[in-house]
Amino acid sequence: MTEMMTPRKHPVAPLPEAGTLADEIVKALMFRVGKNPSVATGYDWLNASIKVVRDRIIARWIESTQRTYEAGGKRVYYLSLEFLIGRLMRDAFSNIGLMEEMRDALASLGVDIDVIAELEPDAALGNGGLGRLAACFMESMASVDVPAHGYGIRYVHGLFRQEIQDGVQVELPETWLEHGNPWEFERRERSYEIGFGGTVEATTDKLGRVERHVWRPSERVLATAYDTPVVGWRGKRVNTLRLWSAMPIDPILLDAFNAGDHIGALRESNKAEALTRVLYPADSHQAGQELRLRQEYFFSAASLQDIINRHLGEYDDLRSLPDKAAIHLNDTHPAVAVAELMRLLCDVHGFGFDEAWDVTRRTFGYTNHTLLPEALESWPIHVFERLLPRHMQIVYAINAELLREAREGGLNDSQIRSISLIGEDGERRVRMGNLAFAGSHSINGVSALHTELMKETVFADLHQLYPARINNKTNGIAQRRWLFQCNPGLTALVREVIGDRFMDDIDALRDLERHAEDAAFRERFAAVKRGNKERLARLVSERMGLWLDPSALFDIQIKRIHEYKRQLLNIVEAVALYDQIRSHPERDWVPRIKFFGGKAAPSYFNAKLIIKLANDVARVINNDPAVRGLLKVVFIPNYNVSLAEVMMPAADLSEQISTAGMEASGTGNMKLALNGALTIGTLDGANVEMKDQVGDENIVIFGLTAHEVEERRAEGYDPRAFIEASPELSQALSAIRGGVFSHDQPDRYRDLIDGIYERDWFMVAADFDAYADAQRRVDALWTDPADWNRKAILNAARMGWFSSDRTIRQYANEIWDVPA
Ligand code: 26W
Repeated sequence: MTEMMTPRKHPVAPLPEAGTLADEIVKALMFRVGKNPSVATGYDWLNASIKVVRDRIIARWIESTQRTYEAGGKRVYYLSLEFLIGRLMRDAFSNIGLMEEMRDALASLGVDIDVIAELEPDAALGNGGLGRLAACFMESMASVDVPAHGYGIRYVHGLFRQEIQDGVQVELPETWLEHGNPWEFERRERSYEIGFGGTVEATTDKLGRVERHVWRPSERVLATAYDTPVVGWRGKRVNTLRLWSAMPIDPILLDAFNAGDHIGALRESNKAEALTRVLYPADSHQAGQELRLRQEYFFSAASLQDIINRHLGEYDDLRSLPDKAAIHLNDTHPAVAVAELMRLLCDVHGFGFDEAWDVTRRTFGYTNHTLLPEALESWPIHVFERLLPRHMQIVYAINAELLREAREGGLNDSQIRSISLIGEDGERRVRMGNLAFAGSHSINGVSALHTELMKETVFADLHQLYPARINNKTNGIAQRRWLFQCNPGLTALVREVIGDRFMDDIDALRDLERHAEDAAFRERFAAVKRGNKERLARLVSERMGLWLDPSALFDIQIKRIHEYKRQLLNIVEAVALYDQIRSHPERDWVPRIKFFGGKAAPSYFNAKLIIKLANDVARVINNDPAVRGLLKVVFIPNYNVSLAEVMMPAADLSEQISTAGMEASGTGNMKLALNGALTIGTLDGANVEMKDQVGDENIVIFGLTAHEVEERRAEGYDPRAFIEASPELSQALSAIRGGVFSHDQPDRYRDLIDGIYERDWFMVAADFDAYADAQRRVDALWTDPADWNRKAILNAARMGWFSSDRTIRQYANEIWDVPA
């Protein structure tokens, strides 16, 4: 091995002696937090500890920035409206290599690091998979040494806090900044003006030809940067997450103030601050409000000004932008950046259209995260034009060029209608997916299946026109957070038996495979799992007052609540099983606990009803003595990153049961398997590739394939036929429909269940029997613990490929053209 390839075995931060670190914490507490140790609260200790470690991170941050600058290297800019980070302390402390030293130093001061760690709020600046992926990517880019900046919005309120009151989801505001944010740096000097509305003027030359367009916005706000350092594994590199906050240009309108209108004087201020106040809580369906489009433009425009500013600080002109900057669009949310870069190049920097279009296309890449039609963003022309009049002109100009290429490329009229940036069916709308596609040299899906379906469906015609652009980058997860930190027991066990190499090269996790045959190892693996299940049982007992038996099979479905994810299939199966247990008490039932966690979009009626149903079913089953504790249902409120960190390691069974073709990838599926859960799932998203990795015998697959779902729908699917053919399903559906679980309101679930009889878009009925059979196969496996544990170990051992380090290396080599 060459010197450069040798993994660094020691933390790179200079290690102060234990005594000095404790001194430093006390000093930080006194001089930076302003507290005497004798009166310091947990938050004060947390704050002081973060400040001490942050100092060391800053040293490496400056060094990383300098290194990229001196090398003249290309930088990656990851534009995302969501970064679902969760807590940062453990991640940063352990990546910089100071976790154990800080633990000891704090202990010497009488402070338990695990107690203060629990006080750190989750940064929940995202809804679900897409936002969490952005957070894993930020960590991996720093870990594999890719110079990168994440750009997003510093929402004052992240994703809402979920309470379950009487079985119903109640949304409460999330207040992560309540105690301040010790990680961030406010950069007042990094402020840019962002305009909205107004008019466009065209200046002409002597011959009356248009020279330049000048946009005169009627409203302007200031975007101010807040930077958070992102530390890679072993402190290799520290990158920047730059989040924008909106501020008024005139905090107080003096005329109004002097005229005595003190409230009116704050109008601008209130309006600006509203822009970045709250994250839209809808994933997978478009929020049509104008404020959302404002958020999208606000952060895209601020980020582009910043990127251009940095480029022109180092290079003479913007023609070299594509060689020095790869700008990535995380879904279509920042797609307006395509038009904004065109505007900046043409109107501000004097480029002609063709040259600007060439630079733009070579700079952008775009990832699509969903095929659901209701999630594809588009904006009514009149809204887009009123808010962004110059961008509207540019979209038309791009469209003219696109349609010209399409005609030359031989596309027919219907294909041309489908690729147009302007949708003409009904109200005319700007299609953000087509804009992102047209403006990018690379368009990727997030699993092999999803990418193929992209080519066949939403982007079929654009794919025919530009066959080289669509490529696949299967999602991944950051093993530092999703194994090392969340599962210290398993990590320690693995280190003991295969050594530390897997901590720097995750492919080495495969070395664990051979221990799957070792009965003594299996026992130890099972003991770790047992400990993690006890930890989850404790959490449930503290939060919900419910006692759970850790020796039962922990069956876990955790993700956003959505009909396509089919929590309903899982609940209906629970009801069918409940009925079976009551009817056949003599059989040897496997004790099982079905856990659910997840939030519903506040406006998504059926998703909220499904939460209520899970809670209703839980109440009845958990309190029925005839069940003798053989089956329990638990809906844990407020699923978030921190709760995920407790649930992932505690799962025996991972539910990945979406209607095939609808889940783009899934990433929770990877986290659960990495922590030694077996998957029960459909051939959807990344489940397909997980099956290839772990082997058919180590995963439980059931149900229709994506193409079968398509065929069924095309030939006219009749759910009633399936319901009538399945006594278990009919029984369960009638019980729910008839009010067995809702005596207080017997018709509560009538419409929901009628939806299955009449339409069943998500094919619950078609897949039910296959699913119930698969669950009985799971029961059979469970009765042979040696075999179960063998399979669980093989799942963990074979998940290395799903590291986001691998994903990021593929993006770096195949899309961004940066070394990794
Ligand atoms: C415009 C409203 C909106 C908001 C968010 C539409 C769509 C979204 C996201 C694309 C939803 C999302 O999070 N998609 C998930 O992305 C993950 C990361 O790629 C995948 O693993 C999940 O399968 C996909 O549902």
